[in-house]
Amino acid sequence: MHVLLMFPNIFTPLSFSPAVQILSAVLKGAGHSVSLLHIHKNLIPNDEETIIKEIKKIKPDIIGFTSTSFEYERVEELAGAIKKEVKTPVILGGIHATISPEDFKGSNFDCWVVGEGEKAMVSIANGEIKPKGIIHGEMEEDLDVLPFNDWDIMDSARIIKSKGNWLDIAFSRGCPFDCAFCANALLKKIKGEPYVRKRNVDKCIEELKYIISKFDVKVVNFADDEFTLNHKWVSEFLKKYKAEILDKHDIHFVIEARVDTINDKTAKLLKECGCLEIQFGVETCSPRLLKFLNKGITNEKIKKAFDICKKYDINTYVYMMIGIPTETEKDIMETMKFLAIIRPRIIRPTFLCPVKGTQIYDYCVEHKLLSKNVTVWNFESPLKLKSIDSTTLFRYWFLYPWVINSCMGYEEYTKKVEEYFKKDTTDSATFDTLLTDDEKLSKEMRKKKLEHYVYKAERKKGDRKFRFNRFEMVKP
Ligand code: B12
Repeated sequence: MHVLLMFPNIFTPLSFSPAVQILSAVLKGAGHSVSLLHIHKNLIPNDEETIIKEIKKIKPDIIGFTSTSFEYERVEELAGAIKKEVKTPVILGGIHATISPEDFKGSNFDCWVVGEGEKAMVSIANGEIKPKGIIHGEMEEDLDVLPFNDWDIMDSARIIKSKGNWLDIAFSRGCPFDCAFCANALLKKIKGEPYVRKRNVDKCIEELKYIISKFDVKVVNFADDEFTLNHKWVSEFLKKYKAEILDKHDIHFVIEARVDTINDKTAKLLKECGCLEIQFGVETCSPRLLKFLNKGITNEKIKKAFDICKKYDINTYVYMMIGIPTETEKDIMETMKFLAIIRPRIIRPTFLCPVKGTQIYDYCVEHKLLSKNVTVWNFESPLKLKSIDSTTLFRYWFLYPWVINSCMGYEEYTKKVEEYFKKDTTDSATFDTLLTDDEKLSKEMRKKKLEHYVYKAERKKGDRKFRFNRFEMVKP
């Protein structure tokens, strides 16, 4: 059969879809042919006419969309438009189908695959299962029986280049923790055990060698939910990574980890084997909110991980949340003061965006906090909190790095924060002066050789939104 996969990469920067890559690999392995429509502004535009024209050219036997909840509305529209034009069965898989199967009824799709899709997709293509209704995909317990991802189905060279020659790859599935804002807690229930799986070290190294022989990779970004969970695996992997990748190709790497999985021994090994940076999901440094989010970490554990990274000269990057239900100004200031102590190299705060199927989502529904449709890359909170007014909340997000600088004791930033707290943040001119003022203040700080945070915002003049905002520590 000829299967056409559809990847709606419409809200996020050009990226890989690991789901498309693995489904394509297993389908090809089972003797089927596969095409992809990678819907992205620089590839296949998100317009019905072009998409249908492409489908008519490809003439697939099955069309399979992957979708998170964020693209789902658009994907549903596209499926409707396709069904009007061709008779091909259209199926949906991915996180949205998995956590919201109740939405299947009344949708434009013939079939939804809930859960992991390798076995179900091959059975459909083999004609063993009819693509009708809801199909529960059986999980692959042993990831090592799966082939390598299909790196040819997407324009991998272009994606890697667009990310500054960073390669995003994950060698595991699942995460055992139950953070209240993450879909993992629910996925664990849906998929059953063994939920957390890791691939064999030799196979991972082999796939990495294959990728770097084909593409211009300068840094590997391990996108595993929890890279340092299994210390035995990590130690075996890192030693082989050093011998085969770092020493031979001089390619370093970046990982994501929880603060409580980093100890002295692992950090030392990470550094020796080429780790440049650890990205931590810290979310908040308010002890009360850490408990509320069920993060299972404390400020002491956060501080310990940061001290270890400092000792081994590993860069730190933190993902923070703002606009957490029940969050008050006191919680925000507690967080800022703590960030002023641990001083991550990069700080990336985003508004909490509740995902269906999570404890936080249920809390928001129960307390009537949802104020608008939840969209990706929120530049404002999708919640109407009772604990803080929306304007004040927005201002803290907007002035994040300056508030931290002020917490470090720099009076010039304290004055600026006070000045900007009075400004109209709905006026795009405020954003322009903010960046100019930031440059001026930073210049002074550099002259005095003082550490401070600066804005790193990609933004066109007059545009109210900061894109992919993050704040960076300047160490003169
Ligand atoms: C890698 C990843 C990304 C990557 C790539 C995303 C992508 N579009 O593929 C990047 C960095 C771009 C990303 C971005 C974001 N992500 Co993300 N991401 C993940 C992560 C960590 C892993 C997903 C993955 O690749 N798994 C491995 C593959 C093989 O598994 P899979 O995708 O589940 O696919 C399997 C099945 O679902 C099924 N399947 C999938 N598609 C199809 C299609 C067909 C036809 C069939 C039959 C089967 C099928 O078969 C696959 C193989 O078994 C998940 C967390 C998780 N544990 O799932 C979050 C997750 C998907 N992301 C999430 C979020 C919130 C985001 C962001 C909004 C974050 C933000 N605030 O910016 C953005 C935007 C998402 C977007 N619009 O694409 C949420 C989504 C929740 C939801 N209900 O939609 C998740 C679940 C994490 C969470 N917080 O709970 N993300």
